[in-house]
Amino acid sequence: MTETILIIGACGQIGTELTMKLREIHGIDSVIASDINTRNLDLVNSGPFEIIDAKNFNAVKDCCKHNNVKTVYLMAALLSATGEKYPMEAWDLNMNSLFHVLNLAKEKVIDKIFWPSSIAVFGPTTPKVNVPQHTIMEPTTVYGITKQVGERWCEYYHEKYGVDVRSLRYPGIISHKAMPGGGTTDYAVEIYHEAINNETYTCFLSQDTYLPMMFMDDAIKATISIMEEKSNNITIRSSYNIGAMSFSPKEIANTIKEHLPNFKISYSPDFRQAIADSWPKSINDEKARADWGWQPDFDLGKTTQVMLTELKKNS
Ligand code: AKB
Repeated sequence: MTETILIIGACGQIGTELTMKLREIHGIDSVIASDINTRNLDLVNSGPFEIIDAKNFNAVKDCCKHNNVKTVYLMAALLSATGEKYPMEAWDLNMNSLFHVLNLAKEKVIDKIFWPSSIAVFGPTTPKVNVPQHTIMEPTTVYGITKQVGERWCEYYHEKYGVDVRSLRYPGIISHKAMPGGGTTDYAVEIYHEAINNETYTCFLSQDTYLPMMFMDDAIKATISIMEEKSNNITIRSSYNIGAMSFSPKEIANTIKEHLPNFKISYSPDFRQAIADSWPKSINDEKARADWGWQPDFDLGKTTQVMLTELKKNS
């Protein structure tokens, strides 16, 4: 039986586009998409799809065994804002799903894992600007705690059991296909939708809140690149810093105004402001650049242009 790839959490913001890209590269039938429900029908109907709860070890194991899955992309997670509302659920999903795939690799059912970490591993005591790969990490969100602990477990499984697990610390991801859900960086997607639909947006972060961000095409490129790299070149088995751009709500609004002069933004910070304030403003990704040639293609101007063009087509 030919080897296949499984994406867990395929209906989410990144999972949707990652699945399509992997199908383009490896062929539709070689890539099995899975999620807890069928909320994204375009994705569900685009190739093999299975309903899988990432917390259910036997369901994940059965799928891997029946389909000769050798590589798993574990994209299911509760993000920062949702994690603060449902701390135990976030811990349960984010940690147990990771243990399931790490243990399947330890048992040699699968060969290779991609698991996303996040800039949420950093906290208020981390340097704010140009955060190095190795630094103080005292996250203050449940989501950040799960990602930090997950990183330690990934490195542990690699060192002790030889598990080939690879990971990136994603910044906020901006995209025009599936919506993000439950994150603090989600404003940077919502703002484009509201700009196209209503020419106005009320931001839940204050105007000068700088955060690291990345356009989806760059996130997919980074994910595929790290997974395709020779194992020996992956010297970080916790998770790599990757950066592309950093901006504030005021700056993104100004780039939108260049295309839509009537666009208006107002600010009404909520509980997500404290989360954003605990994270760094920019990331040093020189290790990813040196080890596997990471380089982003999209800055804020290019991102705004593509976002507005694509969203306009569907409005
Ligand atoms: C979030 O805002 O929670 C996520 C992230 C930065 O990992 N987008």
